[in-house]
Amino acid sequence: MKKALITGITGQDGSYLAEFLIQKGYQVHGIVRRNSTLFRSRIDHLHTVDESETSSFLLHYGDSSDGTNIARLIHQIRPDEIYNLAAQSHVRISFDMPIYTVDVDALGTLRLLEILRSIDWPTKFYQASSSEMYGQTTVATQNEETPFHPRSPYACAKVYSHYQTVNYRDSYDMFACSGILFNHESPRRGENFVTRKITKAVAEIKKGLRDTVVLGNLDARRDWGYAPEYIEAMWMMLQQEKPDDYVIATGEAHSVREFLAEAFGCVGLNWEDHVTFDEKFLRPVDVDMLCGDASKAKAKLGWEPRTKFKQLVQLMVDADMAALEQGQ
Ligand code: NAP
Ligand code: F7E
Repeated sequence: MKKALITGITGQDGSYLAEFLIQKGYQVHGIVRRNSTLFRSRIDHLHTVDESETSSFLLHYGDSSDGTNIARLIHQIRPDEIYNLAAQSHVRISFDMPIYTVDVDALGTLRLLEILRSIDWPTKFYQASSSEMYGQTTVATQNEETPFHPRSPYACAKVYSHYQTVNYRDSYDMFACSGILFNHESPRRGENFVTRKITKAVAEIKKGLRDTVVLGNLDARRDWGYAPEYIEAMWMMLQQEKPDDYVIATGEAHSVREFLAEAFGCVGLNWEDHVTFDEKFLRPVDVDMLCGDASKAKAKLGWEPRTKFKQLVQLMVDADMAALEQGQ
């Protein structure tokens, strides 16, 4: 039985990746932070009563800021694959908490890479890099060769982790891959990211529970894909003969305004009647436009996005409507 270790298993991507790897026959180990509640909504359904060494799903307490604890876990588990998904992943909040964001998102990766340098069995490493690294790019569609121009503490930290991943691969012959993933969404997306904030509000407005949603910059354009397809690409990268870096994206960009029109349209409402503005949702600087070119992933991994923009918006609105109907 292959063993995978996922940092960030309680997050959107971690939860889908855990499901996917269990289905593939892996034993999945996840690192979770100590919290005052044991409620972990995205992975609670994966828990089994079996907490023995042969269980397919095992959780361990840890934190990316604590290298000693992570080292102990890695030596204890001896994973075949490590997916480093843990991060303070909210771009605007990274302006409020830059030091913490860099500690977790940049040094957290370096701590892991340093541990992997010293172990005596072969392990493959996946780093969750981000399209935010391109930032204020002047290139229309971004690929693996496009220069980075990060525009937030989050993006700077991700650039650091990307280059350290490449540097450790080159320096120590490690199987380390950096997946440069463009925005990917789902019904499990955190409620303070713009897509989920909108689809949840659409459902609540349609049900008469509220009348407005307050947003910031509506002009930003993003390349939005469907998260369950993106985690498949992470796994595919680690199954190749050689480690490499890949852009994962749909190749289509839409503005927040377009997302609003589509989402409100799903329930027969006009977004302009329900959206107000508050500057507190603006960032000191924003990223205007991101649109990815995933042709390398298509050619080498055989990966292609299947869910298009309209389907993505519809499935997120449907899920938020259904959750309300079930009283969640
Ligand atoms: P997410 O939903 O915000 O999940 C982040 C995960 O990291 C959660 O499990 C969180 O745990 C954990 N975490 C945060 N700080 C930690 C710490 N100090 N120690 C250990 N774990 C910690 O993010 P996501 O959307 O799934 O994204 C997964 C990864 O891909 C992140 O690294 C993100 O930056 C990157 N990424 C995401 C996208 C995207 O569009 N979704 C695109 C490119 C890259 P708690 O549940 O305890 O908070
Ligand atoms: O913002 C604008 C906001 O927070 C998208 C993370 O997963 O993807 C994500 O980062 C756009 C920005 O995602 C609101 O200004 C307007 O221009 O949903 P977001 P993000 O910043 O693109 C990348 C690839 C990651 O790696 C990150 O981890 O929407 N916007 N009004 C708003 N954004 C939010 N959050 N809230 C608003 O009210």
